[in-house]
This record gives sequence, structure tokens and C-alpha cells, in this order.
Amino acid sequence: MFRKVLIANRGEIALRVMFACKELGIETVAVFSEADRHALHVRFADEAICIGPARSTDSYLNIPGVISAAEIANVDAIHPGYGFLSESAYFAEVCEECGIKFIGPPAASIRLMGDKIQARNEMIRVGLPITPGSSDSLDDRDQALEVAEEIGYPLIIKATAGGGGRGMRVVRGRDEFPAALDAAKAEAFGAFGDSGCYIEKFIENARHIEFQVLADDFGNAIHLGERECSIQRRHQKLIEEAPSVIMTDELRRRVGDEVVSAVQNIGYSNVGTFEFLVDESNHFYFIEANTRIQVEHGVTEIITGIDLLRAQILVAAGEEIPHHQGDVQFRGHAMECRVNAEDPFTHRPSPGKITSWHPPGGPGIRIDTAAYAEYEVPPYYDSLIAKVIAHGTNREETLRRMERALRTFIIEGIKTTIPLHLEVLTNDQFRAGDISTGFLEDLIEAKSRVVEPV
Ligand code: MV4
Repeated sequence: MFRKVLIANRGEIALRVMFACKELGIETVAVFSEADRHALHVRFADEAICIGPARSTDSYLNIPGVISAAEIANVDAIHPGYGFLSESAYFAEVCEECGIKFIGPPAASIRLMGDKIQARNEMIRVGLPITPGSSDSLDDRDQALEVAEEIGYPLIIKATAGGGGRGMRVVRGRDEFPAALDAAKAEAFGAFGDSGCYIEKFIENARHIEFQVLADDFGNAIHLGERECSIQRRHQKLIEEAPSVIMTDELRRRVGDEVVSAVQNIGYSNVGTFEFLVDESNHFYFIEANTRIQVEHGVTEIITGIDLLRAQILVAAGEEIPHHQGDVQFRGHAMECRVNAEDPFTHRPSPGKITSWHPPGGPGIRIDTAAYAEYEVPPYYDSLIAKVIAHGTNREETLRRMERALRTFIIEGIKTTIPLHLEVLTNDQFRAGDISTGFLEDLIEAKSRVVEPV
């Protein structure tokens, strides 16, 4: 087992990793930027090392800085959390070359999944159902149009290096295609330094459902069921829940087994998420895989009773998965609302001092946060300030607990997304489970039409 772990992250996930380490008897080392001097991850770690100025490119993303801190503190391993360096195959390689264990999948798996075309082709090879689409980068314009005609409209152009929605264009007919391709390529180049794009058939009114997997270095792999993540806005998830209302035990077993077999086939280890689009006939289509612990992992922890961070650290330390598929049970219902420091309806960031802070508790409520009263939310990073995770025996009870928790969550001094969450939670369509990826944007648009202009 590791003696000492460096946590290359900040905010609530740095605390979540730290809690798992403490419970395993592992010493922790925090790294922090000049803007995070008063952050809780700095206060709660056994050691803390400043690695640079506020801008994340100068601190949390600075590989030589993070590695130097790891060398100075003499750690055995680095946990990257999510975001920042968590999906950098290069960083994972640098860690290994320095004799530091990267707590995540093998660098080769990160690199494979980071290239969305390669990931698609590999999933076709191992037999996972996938959206119809192109198997090569669309470099030649005439050839690209031919491929588009073959796949048919509507289609969606995505960036090979993308994920999370950047550089995407929906195309509804032949005449729109050339301009959309040029725009997608330019956007992809700007965002990723790589203009590579590919095409998929566009799935209308899709749900976004993902499967959590856990695998070790001995070829053991299990799935921990699905999370429904259709409530998103600008490709940012707002609410996640498990189980999905469309899921049956039969369907979960079938898709879960397919994912597990794919994971074993590609030699994946550690935690991972396989994202699917699900059409109106409940057909699953793989779209991409995430090779990190995700923001919404807590929803799965609650319904399975499995500590994903603990399991992740154990398998990285060379142990076998501490669970068998047959032992995994799905109990009750869980839902997470991401509370961000931003204007709930314009989406504008709202950094600043939290003047008043009282997080909810009580039956079935878990709060993952690194904020506190008088804390100053810095403007430099992601605006997530708390995750409210509700648990109940069924969806109805979970919804009631979530609503109660959000209505008694006192946060003053900054704007938060709580009013938007309440709008969703009290919506009849949402309460009926009738959701798809377009739901939130439609709701916000409908609302902006009835509210008088200011
Ligand atoms: C899609 C899709 C429909 N068909 N792919 C992928 C990343 C995720 N954040 C959004 N993604 C989508 N991929 C196929 N083949 C629909 C979405 C999608 C979406 C697309 C355009 C505009 C808004 C969207 C909101 C959610 C999902």
C-alpha cells in the first residue's frame, strides 16, 4: 500500500481524495496555487506545497511544478482528481518515468480514449454498440461530403480530440455541411490544437446514460451500474441520478456485461466511465469513455455502498478489486445537484466572498464541498462549490429530500445555481422522468419567454 500520496487538485475532489487516503492510513500532500492559500485542501493535508500563481496553467496544470513537489515530499503516488491533469496520458507517463504511481488507468488507455476516432474503432472491434459514423478523420472536403451523404442527415460533427461537446456541429442537410465542417475544424483547432473531426449519425432526443466500471491489473472488472446525466446545459451536467428511470435489471445486466467485456478486452484498469446515448427505443450507442474519477461518482457510491475512491487507490496500489459483480447490489435511488457559483439563468460566473453558509444535512443527504463561511470563491477555476447528493428508497423520496435540502441550503454573498435546480425539481416533466439532453435548454428558453425583460 502507498505510504504517501500527492493530490494534484483542489476544491471538493481534493478533499474527497484526501478523506479516502486518511481512511486507508495514507499520508497526504496537497499542492496549491497562490489563490488557494486559505483553501481547505491545504489545511487538512499533512503537508502542503505552493506550486505557483493563481492561473491553473501556472500551477495545477504545470507538470514540472507538480512533479517537483512530489519529489520533494517523496510520495509514492499522485492522484489527479478530475479535470486538470487527470486525462493527460503524457502526465501519466512522466509520473511513471519518475517512479511515482499515477492513480488512474495506464497511459496507453488514456491516450486511446482521448482520441475519439480511435476509441470508436476500438469499441467496434470489441463489440460495443456504437453510433453509426465515420471511422477516419475527415481531412478531404469532397470525401467528407461523401461520407456525410452515406451516413445521412441529421448528423453531428465532433472533434477527434474533443469530448464534453466542444467543436460539435449538428448538420440537418447537405447544403449546411461544408460550412459546418469548416467551422467545426476551426473550433477544434482553437480548442485542442488539432483540427481533426469525425461524423456521427445524430440521435434525436437522446438520453445521456453512463456506466461506471472498476478494473484491476489482474483482468478482473465489474460494472457499478448506470447514471442518468441528461440534465445538462452547454455540455455541463447539472443533475445526475441513478438508477435511470428507463433502466430495467435485464437491460442493466446486458449493457453492463458488454462494458465489462470491452474493458477486459482492451486491458483497461482503474476506474472508468463509458458514456452512451440512448434513443427513444432504448437502444444504447457508445459515444466516449472517461478515464478518470468523475464529479458524479458519489451517486454510484450511494446506491452501491462502494467507496470508489478507496477502490481506485487500492487497485492502483496493485490490489485486486475488493468486490465481485455478484455482490454488487443497487439499493434505492440517488440524485446529485451541482451547486455552482454562477448566475442561475445567465450562466455568468459569480465569484466572491461567501458571507453566510449553512449546508443542509439530515436523512439521506450528503454534501461534498470545500467551501465554508467567509470563504472567497476565486475567479480562476471551475465554479463548482458544492455537490448535494440525496438518497432515498425510491425516486419520489429522493426528490423530496433533495428539494428540502436545497431550500434549506443558505449561501449568501454569491449567486448560485440553486434556483435553477429548484425550477427543474418542481417541473412536472422532470418529476415524471420524461427527460432528454434537450430538456434543460428548452426549460430555460421557455422561462426566458415568460419573464419580462429587465
Ligand atoms: C450526440 C448527440 C446526438 N447524436 N451525438 C456529446 C457530448 C455531450 N456533452 C453532448 N453530446 C451529444 N452527442 C450524437 N451522435 C447529442 C449530444 C448532445 C447535444 C448536441 C448538440 C447540442 C446540445 C446537446 C446537448 C446534449 C447532448
